[in-house]
Amino acid sequence: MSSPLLAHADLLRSGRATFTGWVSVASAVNAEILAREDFDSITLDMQHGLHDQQSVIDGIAYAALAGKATIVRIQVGDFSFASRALDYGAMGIIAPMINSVEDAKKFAAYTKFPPLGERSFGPVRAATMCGMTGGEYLKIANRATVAIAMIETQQAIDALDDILAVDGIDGVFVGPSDLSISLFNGAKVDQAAPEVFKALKHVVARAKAHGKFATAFCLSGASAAEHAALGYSMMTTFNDINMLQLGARAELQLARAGAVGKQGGNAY
Ligand code: 3PY
Ligand code: MG
Repeated sequence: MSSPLLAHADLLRSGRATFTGWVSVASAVNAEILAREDFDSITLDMQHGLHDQQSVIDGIAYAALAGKATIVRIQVGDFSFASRALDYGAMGIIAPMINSVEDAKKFAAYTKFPPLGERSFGPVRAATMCGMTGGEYLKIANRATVAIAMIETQQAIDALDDILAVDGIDGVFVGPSDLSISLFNGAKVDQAAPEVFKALKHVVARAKAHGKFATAFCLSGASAAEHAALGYSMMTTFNDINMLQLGARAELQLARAGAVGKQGGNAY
């Protein structure tokens, strides 16, 4: 039985704008809640988010039950966990701070089976989640799972073409916070700076020139729409903590304002 999860990688390659529900809280339920919304995928963040191994295992399964593919952002340099997350059924890995062609090659080695890489075989959970035998999974895994390298420093921008040229790197993910800190040499974090926008345009142009896709962390839905217009393939609308805050603030504001008779946003 084929799984809808298998279509996700080619959806990213198609260049259509997609939106990923970014889960920072170590909660499989949060992953499931966002998976049941109109997001195209779910991303679990182990770098700055609160996830641990168990919440990643559970979050991938809960999102899959809601029909959505999961991407896992690993911690800096934690490539062995990239292999594990793929074995747990993740359909993509985002690796932070890929600053050189050496970083990119190492990342690809852990996420792709031969001949592209050296991923060790043992998709005990991933194959069943995809409705396949291990042998069947081996045949599709290099294409159906994506290795996404984070571009978030001046060094990475300088090495961008070499990173994109690595077989096994499917696409790139721009981290605007670290990128701005790097571009301003630590003086400030400014995701909306014109210098960051210029870099965003450069990254998507170079990715397309290499036949690869560009994705990015966005801090709002409006920003995600702007990135889509630039040709980006996957955007966040910030994260679950932020969305919880925004929803809570909006409803509390109505309540505190005594908004009697106003249409509320909730259907229960
Ligand atoms: C960045 O903006 O640096 C990120 O890594 C986004 O999570
Ligand atoms: Mg970052």
